[in-house]
Amino acid sequence: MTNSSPSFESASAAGSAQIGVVGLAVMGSNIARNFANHGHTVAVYNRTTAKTEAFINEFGETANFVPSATIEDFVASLERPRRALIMVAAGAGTDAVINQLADAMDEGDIIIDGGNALYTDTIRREREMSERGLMFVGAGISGGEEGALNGPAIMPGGPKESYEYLGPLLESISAQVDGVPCCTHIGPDGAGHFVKMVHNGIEYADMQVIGEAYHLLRYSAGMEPAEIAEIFREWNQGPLESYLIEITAEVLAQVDEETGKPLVDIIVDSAGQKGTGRWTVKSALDLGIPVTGIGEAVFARALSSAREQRQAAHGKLPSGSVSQGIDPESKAQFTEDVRRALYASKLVAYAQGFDQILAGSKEYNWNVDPKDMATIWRGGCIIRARFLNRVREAYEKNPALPSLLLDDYFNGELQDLIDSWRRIVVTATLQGLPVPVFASSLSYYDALRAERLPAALIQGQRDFFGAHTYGRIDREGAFHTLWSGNRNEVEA
Ligand code: NBP
Repeated sequence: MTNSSPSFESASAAGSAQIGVVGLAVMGSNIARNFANHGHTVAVYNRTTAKTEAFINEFGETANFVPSATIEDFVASLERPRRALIMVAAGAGTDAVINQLADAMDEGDIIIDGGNALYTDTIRREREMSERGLMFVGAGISGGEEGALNGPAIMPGGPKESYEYLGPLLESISAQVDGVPCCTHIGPDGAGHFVKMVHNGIEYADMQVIGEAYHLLRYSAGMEPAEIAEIFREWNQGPLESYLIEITAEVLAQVDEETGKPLVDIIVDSAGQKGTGRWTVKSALDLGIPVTGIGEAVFARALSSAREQRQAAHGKLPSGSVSQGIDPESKAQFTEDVRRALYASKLVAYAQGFDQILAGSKEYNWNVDPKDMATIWRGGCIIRARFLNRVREAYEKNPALPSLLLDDYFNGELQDLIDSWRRIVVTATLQGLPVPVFASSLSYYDALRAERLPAALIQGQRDFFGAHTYGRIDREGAFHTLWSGNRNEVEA
């Protein structure tokens, strides 16, 4: 198809579209339809024109779309200031589209990247575009294909001024919770993509703790997937209520048509990853923020995918004298303990994720408001959960909260959770069942509340082999012990 197609020509001459979408794969098509369903006229363009044609053939009758076969026609079809949302595979494709758009656009126009870009790329792109007089907005979009169509959570960064032109449009298509849109301006340049990255990292941890809970109910309590599905349905009535708990029940209840077995037993136990979890951990390492829950979740996926290594180890590495599964009469207590361990570990993962957002915000001067993040994650996105209302309240009450765990409400919850959490980590360890996030989160928690840490000894070791010096608890200054000499202490 060429742009001589009658519907392409007449419409693109009009310059009438409030927003344009570049990239009509699953996310772009659904977002374009979402805009159109909210009464906006939407310009659409895809590198391979056949895809634009297929899109118009399928949805052209139902709403106001303005298709183009060239990027120049696409840009010409937009109202000023022009707003073009890029929904293509992150990386080189995004840079190619940005440059094509920038060549065809005029000063004051807005390019929005809705893909999963690395926030440092977004910072670079924003700088390059602002030098060309254009506004560039990196917008994190969460909710998968269903969210894109029916209301995602949207995390736009970029210049504040851009939100004047974009806010009403984006808020109209985002999810809404209690009448509040799940979209807000996050902060300058890469802030939106950074926050979306950490959101995805938290998602990794949230999924892993659910996985660990399932694993214990299955292999310690000996329950069948259908029974566990019911337990997750029950848990979804309480403080754990969330999209991820809800879909976990659905997955566990699913029976494989071919074999009649639970589908979860047929699925290969190697979890994939596209990179945002890994990016979160890399960034946390640079910022010096211990996101242990997210880190363990990313590593757990990596280990699950090391199938050959796991096969070599299975049956070969000694288990030691592990205890058997729990007694049938303790099943109810055990199940409740698992629920509490899941809840506590999830709390830690969120606390750590928010620490990272605040550290990133400080490092890059973004001024991100943590309360707003909790607000916009309540709907549309994969980690949407009842519990985010409490997170929002916590940061509303005290924007300078040193850790989410120190909020009065969560502190109170932890009083109720802690004993179960300890019991579960001990039980899992004694039975030889892996619970990397449950266990590391508990260690993080104990380290956070400890009066003294073994770091004092580490400072001593560092001073011994590298003269790195240490501080003293009783006076200011840096000190060094003459380890290979008379072992006197000198002030450095
Ligand atoms: P894909 O990530 O599969 O990308 C396919 C689209 O990119 C097609 O429209 C393709 O055009 C276009 N494209 C590529 Br590839 N290289 C291009 C280039 N050099 N120039 C122009 N167009 C190019 O699409 P998706 O799954 O819809 O995701 C879009 C974005 O949204 C990604 O960044 C993704 O990470 C992000 N995201 C996805 C989800 C999800 O659940 N899938 C959720 C949240 C965010 P073609 O048709 O000509 O090949």
